[in-house]
Amino acid sequence: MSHGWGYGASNGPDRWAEDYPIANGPRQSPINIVSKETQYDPSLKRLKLQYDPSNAKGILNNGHSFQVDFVDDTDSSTLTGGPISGTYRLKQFHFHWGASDERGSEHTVNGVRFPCELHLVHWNTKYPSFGEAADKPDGLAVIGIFLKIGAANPRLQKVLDALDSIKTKGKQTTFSNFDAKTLLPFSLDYWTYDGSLTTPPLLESVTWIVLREPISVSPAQMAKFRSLLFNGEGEAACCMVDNFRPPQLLKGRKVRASFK
Ligand code: 1SD
Ligand code: ZN
Repeated sequence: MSHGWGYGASNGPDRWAEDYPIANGPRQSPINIVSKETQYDPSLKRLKLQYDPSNAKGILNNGHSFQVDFVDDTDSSTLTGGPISGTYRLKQFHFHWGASDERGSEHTVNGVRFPCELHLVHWNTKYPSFGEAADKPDGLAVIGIFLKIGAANPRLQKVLDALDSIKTKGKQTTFSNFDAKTLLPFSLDYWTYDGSLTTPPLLESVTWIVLREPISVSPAQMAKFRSLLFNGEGEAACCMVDNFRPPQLLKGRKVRASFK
Protein backbone atom coordinates (compact mmCIF):
# COMPACT_ATOMS: atom_id res chain seq x y z
CA MET A 1 0.00 0.00 0.00
CA SER A 2 2.88 2.28 -0.91
CA HIS A 3 0.56 4.90 -2.43
CA GLY A 4 -1.52 5.59 0.68
CA TRP A 5 -4.82 4.23 1.91
CA GLY A 6 -8.11 4.66 0.12
CA TYR A 7 -11.16 2.69 -0.93
CA GLY A 8 -9.88 1.12 -4.19
CA ALA A 9 -8.98 -2.50 -4.94
CA SER A 10 -5.28 -1.89 -4.25
CA ASN A 11 -5.54 0.34 -1.16
CA GLY A 12 -9.00 -0.34 0.29
CA PRO A 13 -10.19 -1.69 3.67
CA ASP A 14 -8.89 -5.24 2.96
CA ARG A 15 -5.36 -3.85 2.62
CA TRP A 16 -5.31 -1.41 5.54
CA ALA A 17 -3.88 -3.97 8.00
CA GLU A 18 -0.60 -4.00 6.03
CA ASP A 19 0.21 -0.47 7.19
CA TYR A 20 -2.16 -0.31 10.21
CA PRO A 21 -2.08 -3.67 12.05
CA ILE A 22 -4.62 -2.38 14.58
CA ALA A 23 -7.11 -3.03 11.71
CA ASN A 24 -7.38 -6.53 13.23
CA GLY A 25 -7.57 -5.25 16.81
CA PRO A 26 -10.11 -6.02 19.52
CA ARG A 27 -12.36 -2.94 19.18
CA GLN A 28 -12.62 -2.05 15.50
CA SER A 29 -15.47 -0.14 13.81
CA PRO A 30 -17.92 -0.13 12.19
CA ILE A 31 -20.04 -3.15 13.25
CA ASN A 32 -23.32 -4.74 12.30
CA ILE A 33 -25.78 -3.96 15.10
CA VAL A 34 -28.00 -6.99 15.73
CA SER A 35 -30.91 -5.41 17.56
CA LYS A 36 -32.01 -8.55 19.44
CA GLU A 37 -28.49 -9.02 20.78
CA THR A 38 -28.20 -5.50 22.18
CA GLN A 39 -28.89 -4.89 25.83
CA TYR A 40 -31.17 -2.17 27.13
CA ASP A 41 -29.25 -0.26 29.80
CA PRO A 42 -31.55 1.90 31.94
CA SER A 43 -28.50 3.66 33.41
CA LEU A 44 -27.65 5.25 30.05
CA LYS A 45 -28.37 8.96 30.10
CA ARG A 46 -30.08 11.13 27.54
CA LEU A 47 -27.70 12.73 25.01
CA LYS A 48 -27.14 16.44 25.58
CA LEU A 49 -25.89 18.41 22.61
CA GLN A 50 -25.15 22.07 22.81
CA TYR A 51 -23.89 23.38 19.51
CA ASP A 52 -23.12 27.02 18.67
CA PRO A 53 -23.77 27.73 14.96
CA SER A 54 -21.08 30.44 15.00
CA ASN A 55 -18.42 27.76 15.64
CA ALA A 56 -18.74 26.41 12.08
CA LYS A 57 -15.53 27.37 10.32
CA GLY A 58 -14.89 25.67 6.99
CA ILE A 59 -15.60 22.78 4.67
CA LEU A 60 -12.82 20.62 3.21
CA ASN A 61 -12.46 17.84 0.64
CA ASN A 62 -9.88 15.66 2.44
CA GLY A 63 -9.59 13.12 -0.40
CA HIS A 64 -11.59 10.48 1.50
CA SER A 65 -14.76 12.43 2.33
CA PHE A 66 -15.61 16.04 2.98
CA GLN A 67 -15.76 17.52 6.44
CA VAL A 68 -17.26 20.58 8.06
CA ASP A 69 -14.82 21.87 10.69
CA PHE A 70 -15.62 23.71 13.91
CA VAL A 71 -13.69 26.09 16.14
CA ASP A 72 -13.02 24.00 19.26
CA ASP A 73 -11.02 26.28 21.58
CA THR A 74 -13.86 26.73 24.12
CA ASP A 75 -16.73 24.62 25.49
CA SER A 76 -19.35 26.28 23.28
CA SER A 77 -20.21 23.23 21.13
CA THR A 78 -20.29 20.12 23.28
CA LEU A 79 -21.67 16.64 23.78
CA THR A 80 -22.37 15.48 27.36
CA GLY A 81 -24.55 12.76 28.87
CA GLY A 82 -25.32 9.57 27.00
CA PRO A 83 -22.71 6.86 27.69
CA ILE A 84 -19.83 9.30 28.28
CA SER A 85 -18.43 11.04 31.35
CA GLY A 86 -17.27 14.62 31.20
CA THR A 87 -17.42 17.00 28.26
CA TYR A 88 -16.57 16.29 24.64
CA ARG A 89 -16.15 19.12 22.08
CA LEU A 90 -17.42 19.03 18.52
CA LYS A 91 -14.48 18.95 16.10
CA GLN A 92 -16.02 18.18 12.71
CA PHE A 93 -18.69 16.23 10.90
CA HIS A 94 -18.43 14.23 7.69
CA PHE A 95 -20.25 11.54 5.73
CA HIS A 96 -19.66 8.12 4.14
CA TRP A 97 -21.72 7.04 1.11
CA GLY A 98 -22.11 4.56 -1.74
CA ALA A 99 -21.97 4.59 -5.53
CA SER A 100 -25.65 3.62 -5.45
CA ASP A 101 -28.44 3.84 -2.91
CA GLU A 102 -28.10 0.15 -1.85
CA ARG A 103 -24.91 0.77 0.09
CA GLY A 104 -22.81 3.48 1.70
CA SER A 105 -23.29 3.35 5.48
CA GLU A 106 -20.54 1.97 7.70
CA HIS A 107 -22.68 0.62 10.50
CA THR A 108 -25.49 -1.71 9.52
CA VAL A 109 -28.59 -2.70 11.49
CA ASN A 110 -29.61 -6.38 11.32
CA GLY A 111 -27.54 -6.57 8.13
CA VAL A 112 -29.36 -3.64 6.53
CA ARG A 113 -27.21 -1.01 4.82
CA PHE A 114 -28.18 2.64 4.36
CA PRO A 115 -27.07 4.86 1.44
CA CYS A 116 -25.14 7.25 3.70
CA GLU A 117 -23.96 7.77 7.28
CA LEU A 118 -23.19 11.06 9.03
CA HIS A 119 -20.46 11.19 11.72
CA LEU A 120 -20.26 13.99 14.28
CA VAL A 121 -16.78 13.76 15.82
CA HIS A 122 -16.16 15.00 19.42
CA TRP A 123 -13.06 14.88 21.68
CA ASN A 124 -12.76 14.52 25.43
CA THR A 125 -11.73 17.80 27.10
CA LYS A 126 -9.90 15.88 29.85
CA TYR A 127 -7.14 15.91 27.19
CA PRO A 128 -5.56 19.18 25.97
CA SER A 129 -6.46 18.82 22.27
CA PHE A 130 -8.10 16.61 19.66
CA GLY A 131 -4.67 15.31 18.69
CA GLU A 132 -3.88 14.23 22.26
CA ALA A 133 -7.32 12.66 22.70
CA ALA A 134 -7.35 10.74 19.43
CA ASP A 135 -5.33 7.74 20.67
CA LYS A 136 -6.81 7.43 24.18
CA PRO A 137 -9.40 4.73 24.94
CA ASP A 138 -11.89 7.41 26.06
CA GLY A 139 -10.59 10.14 23.77
CA LEU A 140 -13.34 10.47 21.16
CA ALA A 141 -17.11 10.16 20.90
CA VAL A 142 -18.67 9.92 17.46
CA ILE A 143 -22.42 10.17 16.84
CA GLY A 144 -23.42 8.12 13.79
CA ILE A 145 -26.65 9.00 11.98
CA PHE A 146 -28.08 6.98 9.09
CA LEU A 147 -29.50 8.69 6.00
CA LYS A 148 -32.36 6.91 4.29
CA ILE A 149 -33.93 7.63 0.92
CA GLY A 150 -37.10 9.71 1.13
CA ALA A 151 -38.07 13.34 0.85
CA ALA A 152 -35.38 15.90 0.11
CA ASN A 153 -33.87 17.05 3.42
CA PRO A 154 -33.75 20.88 3.49
CA ARG A 155 -31.36 20.75 6.48
CA LEU A 156 -28.68 19.16 4.29
CA GLN A 157 -28.98 21.69 1.50
CA LYS A 158 -26.51 24.31 2.74
CA VAL A 159 -23.85 21.62 3.07
CA LEU A 160 -24.62 20.14 -0.35
CA ASP A 161 -24.60 23.57 -2.02
CA ALA A 162 -21.02 24.08 -0.78
CA LEU A 163 -19.74 20.94 -2.53
CA ASP A 164 -19.37 22.64 -5.94
CA SER A 165 -16.56 24.73 -4.39
CA ILE A 166 -14.59 21.74 -3.02
CA LYS A 167 -14.79 19.22 -5.85
CA THR A 168 -11.21 17.97 -5.61
CA LYS A 169 -8.88 16.77 -2.85
CA GLY A 170 -7.38 19.56 -0.76
CA LYS A 171 -9.93 22.20 -1.70
CA GLN A 172 -11.57 24.08 1.15
CA THR A 173 -13.77 27.09 1.66
CA THR A 174 -15.31 28.96 4.55
CA PHE A 175 -18.52 27.51 5.99
CA SER A 176 -20.04 29.64 8.70
CA ASN A 177 -23.13 29.95 10.84
CA PHE A 178 -24.33 26.36 10.65
CA ASP A 179 -26.30 24.63 13.40
CA ALA A 180 -25.26 20.96 13.32
CA LYS A 181 -28.16 20.19 15.65
CA THR A 182 -30.54 20.62 12.73
CA LEU A 183 -29.09 17.42 11.22
CA LEU A 184 -30.34 15.24 14.10
CA PRO A 185 -33.50 13.12 13.85
CA PHE A 186 -36.49 13.67 16.16
CA SER A 187 -35.57 10.82 18.52
CA LEU A 188 -32.15 10.62 20.16
CA ASP A 189 -32.52 6.90 21.06
CA TYR A 190 -29.15 5.26 20.48
CA TRP A 191 -26.96 2.16 20.57
CA THR A 192 -23.48 2.51 22.03
CA TYR A 193 -20.31 0.41 22.02
CA ASP A 194 -16.53 0.81 22.31
CA GLY A 195 -14.88 1.05 18.90
CA SER A 196 -12.38 2.79 16.67
CA LEU A 197 -11.90 5.29 13.91
CA THR A 198 -13.24 3.72 10.72
CA THR A 199 -10.37 5.16 8.65
CA PRO A 200 -6.61 4.82 9.12
CA PRO A 201 -5.01 5.11 11.65
CA LEU A 202 -8.02 3.11 12.96
CA LEU A 203 -7.23 4.16 16.54
CA GLU A 204 -9.27 2.36 19.20
CA SER A 205 -10.40 5.55 20.89
CA VAL A 206 -14.05 6.00 19.96
CA THR A 207 -17.17 5.64 22.06
CA TRP A 208 -19.67 5.09 19.27
CA ILE A 209 -23.20 6.46 19.65
CA VAL A 210 -25.34 5.28 16.73
CA LEU A 211 -28.81 6.80 16.53
CA ARG A 212 -31.72 4.44 15.86
CA GLU A 213 -33.79 6.91 13.81
CA PRO A 214 -32.44 7.83 10.35
CA ILE A 215 -32.77 11.23 8.72
CA SER A 216 -34.02 11.54 5.15
CA VAL A 217 -32.18 12.31 1.93
CA SER A 218 -33.53 12.39 -1.63
CA PRO A 219 -32.02 10.51 -4.59
CA ALA A 220 -31.01 13.87 -6.11
CA GLN A 221 -29.27 14.88 -2.87
CA MET A 222 -27.39 11.55 -2.85
CA ALA A 223 -26.28 12.26 -6.43
CA LYS A 224 -24.75 15.53 -5.20
CA PHE A 225 -22.52 13.66 -2.70
CA ARG A 226 -21.31 11.51 -5.61
CA SER A 227 -20.29 14.57 -7.65
CA LEU A 228 -17.23 15.03 -5.41
CA LEU A 229 -13.88 13.60 -6.55
CA PHE A 230 -11.23 11.59 -4.65
CA ASN A 231 -8.48 13.06 -6.86
CA GLY A 232 -6.73 16.41 -6.77
CA GLU A 233 -7.19 19.18 -9.32
CA GLY A 234 -5.57 18.34 -12.66
CA GLU A 235 -5.50 14.58 -11.93
CA ALA A 236 -7.65 11.90 -13.58
CA ALA A 237 -11.25 12.21 -12.32
CA CYS A 238 -12.26 9.54 -9.81
CA CYS A 239 -15.73 9.92 -8.25
CA MET A 240 -15.83 10.00 -4.47
CA VAL A 241 -18.13 7.01 -3.84
CA ASP A 242 -18.07 3.86 -1.71
CA ASN A 243 -15.95 5.59 0.92
CA PHE A 244 -17.12 3.27 3.68
CA ARG A 245 -15.45 0.49 5.68
CA PRO A 246 -17.55 -2.68 6.01
CA PRO A 247 -18.57 -4.09 9.41
CA GLN A 248 -15.83 -5.60 11.58
CA LEU A 249 -15.88 -8.48 14.08
CA LEU A 250 -17.55 -7.79 17.42
CA LYS A 251 -14.95 -9.90 19.32
CA GLY A 252 -17.08 -10.25 22.43
CA ARG A 253 -18.05 -6.61 22.77
CA LYS A 254 -21.46 -5.64 24.15
CA VAL A 255 -23.73 -3.20 22.35
CA ARG A 256 -26.03 -1.33 24.73
CA ALA A 257 -29.31 0.36 23.84
CA SER A 258 -30.68 3.49 25.47
CA PHE A 259 -34.22 2.29 24.70
CA LYS A 260 -36.37 -0.84 25.26
O1 1SD B 1 -13.10 9.10 8.75
C1 1SD B 1 -12.91 9.95 9.85
C2 1SD B 1 -11.64 10.75 9.64
O2 1SD B 1 -11.80 11.61 8.54
C3 1SD B 1 -11.35 11.55 10.85
O3 1SD B 1 -12.38 12.47 11.00
C4 1SD B 1 -11.33 10.65 12.04
C5 1SD B 1 -11.15 11.44 13.30
O4 1SD B 1 -9.89 12.00 13.28
O5 1SD B 1 -12.52 9.94 12.18
C6 1SD B 1 -12.82 9.12 11.12
S1 1SD B 1 -14.33 8.35 11.57
O6 1SD B 1 -14.01 7.22 12.45
O7 1SD B 1 -15.20 9.33 12.21
N1 1SD B 1 -15.02 7.80 10.29
ZN1 ZN C 1 -16.61 8.65 9.59
